[in-house]
Amino acid sequence: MTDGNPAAVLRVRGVTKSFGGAAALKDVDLDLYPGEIHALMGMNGAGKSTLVQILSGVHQPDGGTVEIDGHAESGLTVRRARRLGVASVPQRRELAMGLTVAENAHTLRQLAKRARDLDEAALTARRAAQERRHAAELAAITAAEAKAREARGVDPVLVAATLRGLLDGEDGIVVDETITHSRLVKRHLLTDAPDSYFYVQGGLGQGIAVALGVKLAAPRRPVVLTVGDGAFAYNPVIQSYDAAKAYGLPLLVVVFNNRVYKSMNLNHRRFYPDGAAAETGEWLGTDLHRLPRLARFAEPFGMHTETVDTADALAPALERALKAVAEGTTAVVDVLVTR
Ligand SMILES: Cc1ncc(C[n+]2csc(CCOP(=O)(O)OP(=O)(O)O)c2C)c(N)n1
Ligand SMILES: [Mg+2]
Repeated sequence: MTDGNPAAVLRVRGVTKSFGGAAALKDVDLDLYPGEIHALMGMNGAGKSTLVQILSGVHQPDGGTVEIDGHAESGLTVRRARRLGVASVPQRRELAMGLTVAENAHTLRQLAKRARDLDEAALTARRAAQERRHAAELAAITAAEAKAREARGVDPVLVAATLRGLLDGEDGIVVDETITHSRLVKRHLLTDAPDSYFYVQGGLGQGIAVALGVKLAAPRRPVVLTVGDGAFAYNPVIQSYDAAKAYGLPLLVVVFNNRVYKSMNLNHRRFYPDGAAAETGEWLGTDLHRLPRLARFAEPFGMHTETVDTADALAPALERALKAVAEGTTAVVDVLVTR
């Protein structure tokens, strides 16, 4: 602020970026000041998206500097950019792909009309109600975590909450293949950055492969697979570990190990409350407590392994495991959860 003007909220100097030898941006300068609205225009291939992706932390520039609010930002991540107030809404041309040009124009006119006709009072009330619900949900999450910390052994809520803490600011991606824990994993991870959480849909046993694919697509981001003990056993573990090594795709695998196909067991109880299993206590086909320690299967691959059965051991084990992953070694943390 040497010339009496307000400070630039965004200052770009000499930014360059190439993809596979093709220059997308060469020596770009840009200053944005508070309250301004700009259109960034250019032909196809001019580098508009690349610049926006650099500003929102998706790509790193090859050279040059980006300053946000007067601070130089090197190694900007999507999460950090969002925290600093830079976010992008990508174009989704495919949304209206099935419509003709006239239908698209009609839809746009309808939307513009609805935007003009918005009832401000109703909008404010709806937003306030939503904020109250959000605050209540956050309070419930905090309470559940306090309770999990008090509980004996390792409550699964603690695993998700600890992961959230360790991944904070790391731009991590969680691939989730838990079943009875899936709701709490999603709830306590509290991810809101784009592409930071994927639930593995469909048949059990694809989680490690999906996580490897995610790591292949985002090699600089830590990728964590959360998986039940049963789902772990459905995965082609040996082949996947070999692929992780062969293709340099280190993962953190966190097993929510309750020693049971809990979901099967619950269904069994629900459908046959007075059946032979309930009578004898023999829950055939759902018991997994005889399995060897799951982390051991990673040992022949020279991977980092941890087995955790106390709350105190959890955070240090996950921290060591994430460090191993950052150094290029897949880590498997088998957490013996209480439920
Ligand atoms: C290919 C395939 N076979 C069987 C199932 C049925 N199934 C759904 S959940 C589940 C058990 C999962 O056990 P675990 O991963 O330990 O999770 P928990 O139920 O203990 O939370 C099974 C076998 C499935 N979804 N896909
Ligand atoms: Mg289980």
